[in-house]
Amino acid sequence: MSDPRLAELSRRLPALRLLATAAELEHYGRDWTRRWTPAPLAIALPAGAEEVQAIVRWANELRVAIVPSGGRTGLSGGAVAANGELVLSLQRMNRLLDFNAVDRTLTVQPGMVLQHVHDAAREHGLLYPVDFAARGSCSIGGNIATNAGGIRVIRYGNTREWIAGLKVVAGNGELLDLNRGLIKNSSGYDFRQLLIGSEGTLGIVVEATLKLTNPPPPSQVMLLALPDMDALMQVFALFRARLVLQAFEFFTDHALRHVLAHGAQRAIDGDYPYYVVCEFDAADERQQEAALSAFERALEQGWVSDGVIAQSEAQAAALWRLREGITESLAPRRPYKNDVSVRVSAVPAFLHEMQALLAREYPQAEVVWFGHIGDGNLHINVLRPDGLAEDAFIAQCEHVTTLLAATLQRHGGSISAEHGIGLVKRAYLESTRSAAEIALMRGVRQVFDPNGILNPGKLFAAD
Ligand code: 2HG
Ligand code: ZN
Repeated sequence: MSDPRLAELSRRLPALRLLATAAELEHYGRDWTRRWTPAPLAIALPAGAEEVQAIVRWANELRVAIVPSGGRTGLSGGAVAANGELVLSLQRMNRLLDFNAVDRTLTVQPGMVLQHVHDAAREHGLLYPVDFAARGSCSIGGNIATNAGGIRVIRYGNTREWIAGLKVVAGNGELLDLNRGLIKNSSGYDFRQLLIGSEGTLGIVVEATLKLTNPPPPSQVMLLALPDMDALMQVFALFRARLVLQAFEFFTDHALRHVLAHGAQRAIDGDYPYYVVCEFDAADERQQEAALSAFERALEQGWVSDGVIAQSEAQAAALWRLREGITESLAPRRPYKNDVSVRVSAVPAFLHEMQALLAREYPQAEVVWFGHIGDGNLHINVLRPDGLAEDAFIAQCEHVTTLLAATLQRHGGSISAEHGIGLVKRAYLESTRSAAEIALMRGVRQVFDPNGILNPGKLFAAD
């Protein structure tokens, strides 16, 4: 470590693990966006909260920027280190610290992988319900930093609903114990909730106490093929009225083509423009019959063209793969991503406007839509056409995103539903948050992190 700042860090923390080979800088300096060239100063892998706190103090004194880092599965560039920052990876802080049967909570370190959180809850007969395709790689700290959503939000809400307490090292180096796992706590500002979704710009989570719940009743998974876009929300309204939904997700024929090419199994013959994967409670015959009768009604109405109900767990997993495999199947093409939301009631009007906009603005690029339609959240992945240079493609996509942001603003929506603003959506924050709100956000950041060392340039431009 020839850099004097790193030499000083090692002098203060002789046991701290630091990495700085070219391969390590490259590996830890980027996330799933793959757009920026990684260029961190080094990677620090603290073993506990004391080391995190000492690193943050060192960074304040020497004015070194820190990029907090989890599983780096983010899609907005929130964990990218492209400007000589120290990557503070929480990967080694991945232990389960406590299970409390009375409180029904798990206390974990931030580097714990979401799948391991699920497993730990299940071992105690309980459920941690936030779930999405990156579960095997993403970390709970990153989920908290982005208020991650996913495929069960329709039933359980976002990460925000499931955090009972947080220990955080704030940007100013103070260790804060936020909400202490309390259910009721009417004692002023709830900094726990402020930290959730703050994208590493206010503090670094060093411990989280997660709420657990009862496992859901037995469920069934159905795949539906739909004739047109209007049918999406009609089927949703019908199913929500008649069934107890656990998930209601959609994707287009384009998305299907990519997952099938990537090894997933076709479940419905024929070509249809839209598909829905839904999961609902099917604990007894009454619920199972309700599902069949809802399906028949949708067929009669012409809202559904075909459908299949999984007959086994393996088949349910195969149906889910058609939806969950989309991101991975597109990843080699490095799509430009939008992750937008509107209120559920605004979805039909927004979808029509958006479809017209995308058809007009992307005459050549393939546009792949999918997402959590039951939450009003759409993912729009744009694939670079052959022959168009990367820079020109990004410029085109950013222009379209400006138009999309204006459309969202008219419909009262958000430019980031669940992936965060990071670097990718920074220029569009004003379409979702007012100038007064952004000024307050900057003010809050100033209080937590007066020297601006935590994730500068993410969420909004560095001062
Ligand atoms: C999903 O819903 C994720 O699968 C990823 O949020 C979305 O790749 C995307 O655009
Ligand atoms: Zn999603």
